[in-house]
This record gives sequence, C-alpha cells and structure tokens, in this order.
Amino acid sequence: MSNEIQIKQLAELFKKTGQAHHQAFIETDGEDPDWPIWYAGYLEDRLTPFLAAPITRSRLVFCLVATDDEHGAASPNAPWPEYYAERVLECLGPAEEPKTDRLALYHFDGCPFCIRVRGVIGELGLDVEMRNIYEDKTRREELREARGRTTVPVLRITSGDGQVRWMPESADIIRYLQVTYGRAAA
Ligand SMILES: N[C@@H](CCC(=O)N[C@@H](CS)C(=O)NCC(=O)O)C(=O)O
Repeated sequence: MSNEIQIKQLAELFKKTGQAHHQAFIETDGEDPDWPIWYAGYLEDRLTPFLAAPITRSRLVFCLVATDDEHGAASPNAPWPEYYAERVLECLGPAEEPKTDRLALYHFDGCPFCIRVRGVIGELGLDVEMRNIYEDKTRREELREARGRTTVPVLRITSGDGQVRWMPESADIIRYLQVTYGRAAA
C-alpha cells in the first residue's frame, strides 16, 4: 500500500471514528473530555493493517493527545482526519515507507527555550539543520515572512512531498520530536 493511499484510508477511518464517537455521545453533542480513551478503544484493532507493529492502547492514547495538541497549535485550519492520519502514521510507524521529513530549527544560542529543544535533538540523535537567526539574517527574515514574527524556537518540517509546516512553541516541538522519533531512537 503506498503512503498516499494509506493516509487516505486512514483519514476515512478517523472520519468514521469521529462519527461513531459523536453517536455514542449524542446526549452531550459529542462533548467527551476523555475522547482519546474512547478513540483508542475503537481504533486499536482497526489500525493494525496500517501500522508496522501492534500498539498498546496507552501508546495510542498518548499519540492521539499529542496529535490533537499539535493540530491546535500548528495547523488549526488543516482538516483534522487527514492531519491525524499523517501524524498517527509518523507517531506509531507506518506499515511501509521510512520517514522522509527534513527538519530545520530556527534558534539562537542564548535562548533558553532553544537550548531545551537542542538538548532533545541531541538526545535523540536527530539530523536537524540548525538555522541561527542572528548569525544569518536571511533566516530571521524567512521566519518573519512565514510566521509574521521572529520568536524562536521554530521547527520547520518539510515532508517527502515538499509540504512545509512551521511548528512554534518549545514544548510542542519537544513533544513532537519525542513522539515521532523517540521510538526509532529507543
Ligand atoms: N513560549 C515560547 C517562548 C519563546 C520565546 O520567548 N523566545 C524568545 C527567545 S528565548 C524570543 O524569541 N523572543 C523574541 C520574540 O518573541 O520576538 C516557547 O516555549 O517556545
């Protein structure tokens, strides 16, 4: 199964899951603070064909919570089923296709938030291009153009098909890196 077809089918599964969840919580109009637990129960077996290895329910809950936070912070306007499909495949490991994202960190030396992110990159042994916004002014301008501000750290993620995402907030970047790459590095 190609990665594109996998994402399409997985997005369909997420749509179905959302509908089933809404049906189950019809009395509260879908409101359910513990939705990741419900989703994980529904998805656990249904996800098997999409993933490289079996998953535990707790790992799935963790991945769903991280994906939801990340969606809200980085791409709130992106359609959620497709977004979830891509992230869940990255987070839990697709059945095929190695990860091909390229990462670049916009940062500067003395920034404490950047230091935390650089620490995690070092721990995970990731290949991330470092773009120091004070050593190279063009990087600062790129950041301003993309985000309307130059606050760092910001992770720039370029996927295999050339799509670019900009992820601000050190806590979100750290969680994303740990969830996405922690398993492979463990
Ligand atoms: N909540 C942000 C805080 C980032 C932040 O305050 N960065 C400082 C440098 S340590 C910065 O870029 N300040 C300049 C600005 O906001 O334009 C995070 O955790 O990433």
